[in-house]
Amino acid sequence: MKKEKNGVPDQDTRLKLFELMLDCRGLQQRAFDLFMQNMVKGTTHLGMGQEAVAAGFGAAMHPDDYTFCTYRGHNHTLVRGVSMTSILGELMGRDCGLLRGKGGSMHLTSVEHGAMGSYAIIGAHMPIAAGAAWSAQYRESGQVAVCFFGDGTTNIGAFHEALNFSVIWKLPVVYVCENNQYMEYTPIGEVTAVKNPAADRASAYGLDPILIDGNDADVMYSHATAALEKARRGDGPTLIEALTYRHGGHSRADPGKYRPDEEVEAWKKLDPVKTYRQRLLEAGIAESILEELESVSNQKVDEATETASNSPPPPLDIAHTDLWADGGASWRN
Ligand SMILES: Cc1ncc(C[n+]2csc(CCOP(=O)(O)OP(=O)(O)O)c2C)c(N)n1
Ligand SMILES: [Mg+2]
Repeated sequence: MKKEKNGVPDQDTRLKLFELMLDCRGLQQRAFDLFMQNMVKGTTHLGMGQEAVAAGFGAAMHPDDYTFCTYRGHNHTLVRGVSMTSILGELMGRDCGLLRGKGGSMHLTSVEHGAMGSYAIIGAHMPIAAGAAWSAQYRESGQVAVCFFGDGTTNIGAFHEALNFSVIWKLPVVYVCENNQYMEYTPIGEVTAVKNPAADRASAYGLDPILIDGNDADVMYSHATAALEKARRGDGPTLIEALTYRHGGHSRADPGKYRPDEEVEAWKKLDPVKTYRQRLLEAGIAESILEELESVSNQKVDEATETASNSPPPPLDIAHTDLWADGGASWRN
């Protein structure tokens, strides 16, 4: 079913995009607050400012499609339908956590939701996403693998290997580079041979250069839909470079002070959630509808925090369970 007209998503889809971004923002903000209260075990890498990328794909993907993401994976996991309680519980090392508190922020995974893992090794998940797409192609299942990664990842060998392999085999995979301008504390432009780290390299693999506004949920949705349809038609992979910005630092409590203040301010004016809210108002959607969505989202975050905080730590006897893979038998053909 076509959910957009002249490139503009229909109203239900737009409200869905807004709702997904609100949930992502609320969850990230709460994760940050809990981290500052020393309630989060281990580290966190937040995607505040990058919500439109995940929301655009989340609204366009089929429930059985696959997501592969990085340690900055809260948004991507949430938009696949994983509950806020299980994500916050995981961050806090609680029994109700997605992995019963044994994975933490960097490893959110829910095979049942098609969220096939958050990977801490830069680029490592790209060939794995190609493998999942190859499996879908072999099984003729119609599933597509979507793989999110950062700008810095384009300088890793696995990026190039995965792209070449995916094109050769015309795999149903979509590679999404979230260019947030920095790899850890280094501006991407200082360490990269081309201006646009993913788009400028697309032609090396026979792909179209796609450079888009990653802070615009409509644009993200429209490109997500096109890339997913292309993959499902059997026309092979797409590489998208989405320009965006992380509002905070790289991880933990990094204040990101190595970035010029003017740069941070300029990007905050392009906040994907605030600008989208304004666009919906201008499109004639009532303020009261948006306020209601905001209130429901805030309530979800509060309830998830409450439930997760009251969940006990995992019992000791699970310390030695789930350590060895079953060879993937539960989700392999
Ligand atoms: C193979 C490998 N090398 C180095 C690191 C250390 N490291 C962690 S995050 C990061 C930066 C990645 O930047 P980018 O791909 O732009 O993703 P972002 O953090 O901006 O989302 C690096 C170098 C790592 N995790 N894996
Ligand atoms: Mg980056």
